[in-house]
Amino acid sequence: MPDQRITTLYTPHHMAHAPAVEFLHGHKATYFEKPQRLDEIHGHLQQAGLATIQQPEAALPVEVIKAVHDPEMVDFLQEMSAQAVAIVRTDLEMYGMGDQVSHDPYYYEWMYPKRFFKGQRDPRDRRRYFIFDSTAPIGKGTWQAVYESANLAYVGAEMLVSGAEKQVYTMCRPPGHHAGRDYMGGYCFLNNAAIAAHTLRTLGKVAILDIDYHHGNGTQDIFWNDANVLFISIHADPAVEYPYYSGFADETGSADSRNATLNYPLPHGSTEAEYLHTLDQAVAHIQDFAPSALVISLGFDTYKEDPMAEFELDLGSYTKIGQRIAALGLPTLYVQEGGYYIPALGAMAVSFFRGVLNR
Ligand code: SP5
Ligand code: ZN
Repeated sequence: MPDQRITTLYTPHHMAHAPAVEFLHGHKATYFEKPQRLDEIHGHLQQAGLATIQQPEAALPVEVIKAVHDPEMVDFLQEMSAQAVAIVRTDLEMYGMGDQVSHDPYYYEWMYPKRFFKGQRDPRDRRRYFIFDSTAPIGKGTWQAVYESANLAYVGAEMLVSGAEKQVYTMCRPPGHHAGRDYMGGYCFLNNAAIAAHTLRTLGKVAILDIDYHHGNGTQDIFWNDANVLFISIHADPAVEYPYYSGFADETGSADSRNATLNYPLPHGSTEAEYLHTLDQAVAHIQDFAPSALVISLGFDTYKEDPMAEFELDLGSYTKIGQRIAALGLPTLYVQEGGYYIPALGAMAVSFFRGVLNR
């Protein structure tokens, strides 16, 4: 008897993080990682009767976040969020634009990354050290949204640990897989999937399958040396796609954890047939690894209409992907990552969970 509905965790606090713009090729563009993404998914799952949606209380201890991330980065993020309005106001006053900030609570402190120029860490450099690109601006609601997003992943993982649930979907926003132990970027601040995997380790070995269009560089880094956590990712070839520096096929883990990292870069234009062929290989590796639990970094930016991506999956593809993952029969946490074609995000989620639930 297949499960009728997927237990789904959601928080309205994600709306507290809503930057207006990002920069694309020297122009300002709308910030793609929008609150409306989750409204769309939430509405469609509910309408389809596929999900039991819960809003969990805050339960994630900051110590758990600091076991996965550099404690200094976590403090920095929290402090910057608390100070963002004051910092921006001071800066805008300097430009003679001090009156603007009081009219718009959604001002963000933009970082100037120097991640790849770092030598010794200088405490005065915090604002650049912890950031690797310009798409993770910190505003006054950012800490709350990010904490509550990570909380969903943590609470979902605990539901699997206790045995209360076999599969849980966490509607995380902001996403997390580009965030590493001590860096943020790519719309990501805290690594929700990594926090979940860390929590699931009490069950035994854990596999993370990342099916976002972009390589999960942050998750890979966090578990690079860990032979008990398999990180396996299918994504656009970093030779031609963000994040550009990570996700090549020869990245397979450290000497002590060889093949506990596996990367499947695919070319632009990859179709469903090519994608599913690769997914079957990934699934076989997960089976061989024999984990006690599975985390899916679930991106919907592999869709053919996604505005920043160039794969060719269609709506039906997601049912097939969901079926293959669920066939592993593992306790599984589905963690939302990217996906930016808002008009069809709900339909993608419905298609995916129809596959997962076999409905
Ligand atoms: C969580 C997530 O999906 N983050 C993605 C962040 C991507 N930011 C993007 C980049 C600009 C890429 N432009 C490349 C176009 C090649 N078709
Ligand atoms: Zn992505």
